[in-house]
Amino acid sequence: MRIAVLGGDGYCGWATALYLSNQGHSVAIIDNFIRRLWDYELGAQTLTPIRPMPERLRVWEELTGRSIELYTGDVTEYDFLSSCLREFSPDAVIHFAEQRSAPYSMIDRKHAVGTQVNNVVGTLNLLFTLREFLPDCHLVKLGTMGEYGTPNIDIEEGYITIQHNGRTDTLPFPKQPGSFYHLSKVHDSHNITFACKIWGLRATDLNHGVVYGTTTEETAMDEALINRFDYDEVFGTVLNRFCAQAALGYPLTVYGKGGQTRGFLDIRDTVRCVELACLNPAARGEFRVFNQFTEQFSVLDLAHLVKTAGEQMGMPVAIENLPDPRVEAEEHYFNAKHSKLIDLGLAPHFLSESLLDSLIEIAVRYRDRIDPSLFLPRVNWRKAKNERRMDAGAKAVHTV
Ligand code: NAD
Ligand code: USQ
Repeated sequence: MRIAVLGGDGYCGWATALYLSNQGHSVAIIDNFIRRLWDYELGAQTLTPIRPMPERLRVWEELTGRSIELYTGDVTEYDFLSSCLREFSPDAVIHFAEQRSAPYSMIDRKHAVGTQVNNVVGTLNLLFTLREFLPDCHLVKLGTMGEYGTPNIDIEEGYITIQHNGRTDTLPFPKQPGSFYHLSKVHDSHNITFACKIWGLRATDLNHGVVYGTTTEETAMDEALINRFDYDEVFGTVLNRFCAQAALGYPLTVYGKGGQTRGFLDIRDTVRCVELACLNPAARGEFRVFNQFTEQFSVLDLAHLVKTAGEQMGMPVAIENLPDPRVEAEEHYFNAKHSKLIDLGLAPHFLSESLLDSLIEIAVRYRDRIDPSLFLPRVNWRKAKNERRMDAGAKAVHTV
């Protein structure tokens, strides 16, 4: 297939672009590298030393003989986006190119507005491009399990059948997102639903859980292909953060009671799920929703798993319960359905001791690059304006 990967320089997008290229698909990456700028703004850097995109692509081509096309630009600019998609003419577009951190979106007004403009406008531009030039192209959009929040009932895959006053209908599952970032994904979902209905576009919303891991078969081929591994309080996801903290002998930062339960998946399953969605497209006019995670854990479960793994590797690991900087349920019911990707053939990688060992080993290998001042949470949901690290003279880089 011809597949465009929007956000292909990012954590999920880079691993996905290489995987799809290795499977023999023709791949194009579209990215404006804004994420590298946001790291600079925050005074943070990935634990792993990621290389500039031209070097990444050159090494990939030298190793495999496969080339990946690169379009550098901003998906919120319609003329740029539509012209490169017209030129590449994909069968499927995978849309990862959004601001994806909940804490980043909660820093202050500017970051909340910037997140929603970036995400909602990019997706709208993509919908209009598909309508205008590529009406048969399948949109595979990265949503998030966090769109649902934590209701006290089972979470369905996108839709729920409700009986009310003697009548029955199947309706979108209620959304209770927990940050301005998660809200941007809900707005996207509504816009895509509407576009599929009125224009007959085909789309799949992948409600992705929290991703962990960094290595895939492809990124392991050469040091120059290494994927990012964020551990800072803004972009680091919880399990990756705990592994970096364990590697440095720093207490694991469990927010609140740690009963927050989420769906998780290995990055090797992210790339496979996305390919399965592409290979099995939605019908014209259909807006499909898949819940994309393989296991659920509470934050405290994860902390104990990392503690055990670290101690077996000879590293003492403490767990610290910090006041929760977020407004979220610290103990709650959570049971989300996630069978549609399994039905399409996903064979999940479950979180195992060996994987945890290898994640901690990666953190130990790059330990010298860890800045422990990035571990403690600074962004607090209750404040309208949060203080930020402003290292390296970075000024306001995200203009709204
Ligand atoms: P990331 O920040 O590592 O990558 C996002 C990429 O998109 C970056 O390379 C960035 O430069 C690019 N980008 C952002 N805005 C852009 C724009 N306007 N124009 C062009 N490029 C732009 O994020 P990630 O972890 O790879 O996440 C990718 C997607 O998957 C996001 O939509 C995110 O919401 C979703 N997701 C991620 C996770 C996770 O745990 N990482 C979980 C659920 C869903
Ligand atoms: N948490 C801690 N300690 C930490 C970091 C996080 O206890 O040091 C807790 C958070 O309070 C939260 C949970 O761990 O309850 C998950 O936090 P996270 O930062 O790992 O993940 P989240 O903010 O939910 O966002 C990540 C991605 C986002 C994606 C989402 C999937 O950054 O792009 O949409 O996971 S989901 O959580 O299913 O919505």
